[in-house]
Amino acid sequence: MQQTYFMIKPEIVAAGDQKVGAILAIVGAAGFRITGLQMKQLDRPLIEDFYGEHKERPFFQDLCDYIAGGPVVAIRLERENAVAALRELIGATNPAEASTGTIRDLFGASLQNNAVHASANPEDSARELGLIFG
Ligand code: FUP
Repeated sequence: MQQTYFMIKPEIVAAGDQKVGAILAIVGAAGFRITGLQMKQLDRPLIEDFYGEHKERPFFQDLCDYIAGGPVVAIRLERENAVAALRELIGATNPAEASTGTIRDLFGASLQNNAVHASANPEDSARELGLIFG
C-alpha cells in the first residue's frame, strides 16, 4: 500500500455544487481509500513552501494567490501504486491537454485553475502529506 496527497482546489470547493462529491466518487471508484480529509484555508507561508519548487517561475505569485483564495479539500489517499495511479486519474497539468475522462479534463477550467493537485512522486507525496497533515 502507498499513500499520496490529493487536493481539491479552491474554485471547485467555492462552486458549492456537486463537484467535490463527484470528484471523490471518481477517486473511490478507482480503488482509493480516504485515510484523511480536511477542508481548510491554507496560509500563505505554507502554500509558498508547498509549491517551493516553482519559486523562481513567473506564475508562482499568481499560483499562491489562487490557492490562498479560499479553502481547499485536503485528502490523504491509500492504494497500491497510489502516486502513479492518481496522477493518471487526474490527467495532464493543462486541462486542455488532459486525456478524455480524467479529472482535469472533466473539471479543470485553465492551466492555473486545473481543479485538483496530486503528488508527482513518492518523495513529494511524503513531503506534502507532512506539510498538510503533520
Ligand atoms: P502538476 O504537478 O501537474 O500540478 O503541475 P506542476 O507542478 O508543473 O505545476 C503546479 C501548478 O502550477 C499546476 F497545477 C498549475 C500551475 N501552473 C501554472 O499556473 N502555470 C504554468 O505555466 C505551470 C503550472
